[in-house]
Amino acid sequence: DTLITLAKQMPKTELHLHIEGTFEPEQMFAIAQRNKVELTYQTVEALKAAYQFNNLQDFLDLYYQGMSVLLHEVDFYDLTMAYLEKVNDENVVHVEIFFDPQGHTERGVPFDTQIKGIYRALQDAEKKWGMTTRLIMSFLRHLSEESAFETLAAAKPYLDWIDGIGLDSSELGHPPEKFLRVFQACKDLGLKVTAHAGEEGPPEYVWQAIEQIHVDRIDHGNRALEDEKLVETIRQKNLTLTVCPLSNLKLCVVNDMTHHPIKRMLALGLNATVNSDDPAYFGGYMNDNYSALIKGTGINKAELYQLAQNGITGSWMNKEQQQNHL
Ligand code: ES4
Ligand code: ZN
Repeated sequence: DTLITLAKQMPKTELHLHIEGTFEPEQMFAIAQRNKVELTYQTVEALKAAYQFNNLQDFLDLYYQGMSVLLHEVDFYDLTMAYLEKVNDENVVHVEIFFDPQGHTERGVPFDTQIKGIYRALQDAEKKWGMTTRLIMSFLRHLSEESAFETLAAAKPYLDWIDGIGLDSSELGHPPEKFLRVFQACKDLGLKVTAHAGEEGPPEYVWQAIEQIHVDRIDHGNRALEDEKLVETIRQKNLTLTVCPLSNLKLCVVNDMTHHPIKRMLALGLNATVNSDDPAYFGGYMNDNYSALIKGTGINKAELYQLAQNGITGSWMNKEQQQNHL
């Protein structure tokens, strides 16, 4: 269909992408083998068969298992470069990627090993293709605020490479306010901040992200739609929502793509964007997310363009860079 062709061809941005969530089973097994580590699953097929999730936690359990084979700088480079090559072929021109340092430091992989590999791949993509990139360090919310502070301390020598801070992992039971002080410290360092909120968590967590963390953006935000006053606040503050359609489907945030609220978000005047979250686990990269929305929700051409434009204006590019893409 012509809208799907259009979506494939148009220049796109990705604002919500966990680099560890791009770990394809084939590459996972290859790196496991060269690092001489064992995976719980014996074959690519057995692993893929396990990708059926009832909720966020089901997915996170496999996500942390998968990343455990990443040991050396070259592993982080190869992972990141494989992702960048894929999305470059999909006409993605700008990416803002999350990494989860605590998912690696907790297993003894130093912070600098991780960031050096990831950052070198980002630099290579900028040089090779003129892609523009941002790096977002994300705190794991199931861990303590103290652990987040330790992570921030480890990041201090690399702040020139880090554009923003995120908050991810198990949402329920770990409200944004748990990380109030560490996010204030990040803001004081001039970093942008965003937080996963309202994916599984209640509207109250989105309120906290806005009023206590003072986020520059909201990751997911689906459940904000349950609270009219919250919707009004998000619109007034002109905050961008990084929506992830296939993720929402696989994690049962929506039970069917025909029920996805993206059209409603746009109709309410919210700056919704399309993103892939953890594409290796959720069944598709940028173009697949757009295709799924087009097929499932029947978004029209104007809505398609609005989503792509929101991805530019909601990015952390400077105004001049944004203008060059509009
Ligand atoms: C995540 Cl979809 C999602 N939600 C929360 N935390 C995450 N980490 C990686 N993907
Ligand atoms: Zn996410």
